[in-house]
Amino acid sequence: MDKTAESPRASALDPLDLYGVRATLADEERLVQDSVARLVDAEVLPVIQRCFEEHRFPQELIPQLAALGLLGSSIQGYGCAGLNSICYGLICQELERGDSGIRSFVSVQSSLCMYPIFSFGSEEQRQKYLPRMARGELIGCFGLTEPHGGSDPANMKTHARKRGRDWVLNGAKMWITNGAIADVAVVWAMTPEGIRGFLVERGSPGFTAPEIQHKFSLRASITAALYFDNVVVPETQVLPGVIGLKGPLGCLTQARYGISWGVIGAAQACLKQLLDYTATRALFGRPLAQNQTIQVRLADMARRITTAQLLALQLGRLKDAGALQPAHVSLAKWNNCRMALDIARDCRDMLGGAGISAEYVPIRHMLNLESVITYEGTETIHQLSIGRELTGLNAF
Ligand code: TGC
Ligand code: FAD
Repeated sequence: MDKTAESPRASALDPLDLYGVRATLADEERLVQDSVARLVDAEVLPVIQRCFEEHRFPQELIPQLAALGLLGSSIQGYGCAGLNSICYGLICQELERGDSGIRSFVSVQSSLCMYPIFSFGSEEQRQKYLPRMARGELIGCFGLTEPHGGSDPANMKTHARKRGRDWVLNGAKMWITNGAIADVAVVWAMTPEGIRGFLVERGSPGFTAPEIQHKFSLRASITAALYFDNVVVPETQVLPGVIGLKGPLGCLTQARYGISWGVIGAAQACLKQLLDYTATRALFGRPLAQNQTIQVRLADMARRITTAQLLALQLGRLKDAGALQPAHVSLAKWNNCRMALDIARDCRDMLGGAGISAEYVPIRHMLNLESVITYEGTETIHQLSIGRELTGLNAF
């Protein structure tokens, strides 16, 4: 029998959800996923390629993200949606299907700014910031990384000293998402008591936040440096609820959780485009998809996306059960970012020359994922964290 160029048989399975994860979701979870998916299809996908090319964050989308309840979505009260962790994961997944920069914006606002204000802030601080942040009227950023080395935040040079009833802040932060547009920066600084969190408002004398230019990654996201030159911060702007590195690391656990889901969306977007492309591009008298090595590569992508989905789902169940440990999150962040980056790179290759064009999504996702695998703890940092958990020995 001639096996060349045969018509494809329809599959009963969803190629982007082979194990039917969606079918296991609660109605509310599916509803949240669908409404974010609609927003991404209608508002993000039509503009994102151009934003990436122009190195521009589509700030005009903020009101729509807020209107859907996507800012601080896990927080109860203060005008926030109070959704469960699976919903937060699905929000990140759908947003990152559009672009990692949009998911980054929501991660930083929700997990790195609203979460610490909610968890470690005074009631006055919560009332002052959270409702307006949920409505997208105030934008936040999170300053932990410093120019001399982000992987080891315990070696923090930015410091604050008490002067009367105020604090005086000096130092620098580097690679700060949303930094140049933020109304309030959650800044971690060394004090005589240990590392503390400071809420520094835009326009404070001595505080500047220049945008970092020339990025080849996350071009549809704003990244800035933060400089503090004798910035006076009133005691009322210090987070009273935490002292020590466990404050910022606790925030990172929330954001890394969201990233573990988010990158699945980026990988799905790449695989979806490749399934279409390889089905219609004919070489040597048959569709590209009818070659064994192409099918092996596509199957491997589906295998890796499926394992990442199941991992993220269990991570969410652990989180909602209050059983989440930092090592669980490190494993998922490492596995899922590596999965997504490898898939984006392989999809880029299978597109041939077209793969270098921004008119196809893999190269944009690939370039973005180079940041995603680096920020919130590099791959090595997460591997060493798991190694420490397994052996009880600290190799940092
Ligand atoms: P270590 O001794 O392990 O811990 C110090 C204290 O913190 C506690 N802790 C955690 N708490 C909550 N969640 C976690 N994940 C935690 N990990 C540790 C720990 O129990 C301890 O508490 P206590 O009470 O005993 O004091 O600290 P270490 O100095 O050995 O560092 C460990 C290491 C290397 C894992 C940590 O420094 C690290 O994670 N480094 C990577 C830094 C990082 O991820 N930076 C990210 C910056 S923010 C960012 O990238 C945002 S991008 C956002 C976007 O655009 O989406
Ligand atoms: P370094 O810490 O200097 O690491 C350099 C290399 O050394 C890495 O490969 C690392 O894995 C390796 N390494 C480090 N330690 C070890 C070791 N013990 N053994 C072996 N190898 C090791 N930070 C914020 O605080 N807020 C933000 O909003 C934010 N947004 C970001 C947005 C973007 C686009 C990017 C790129 C970064 C962002 N970051 C942010 C910073 C990010 O978290 C850091 O880049 C990251 O933590 C790594 O720090 P570093 O760049 O200083 O690299």
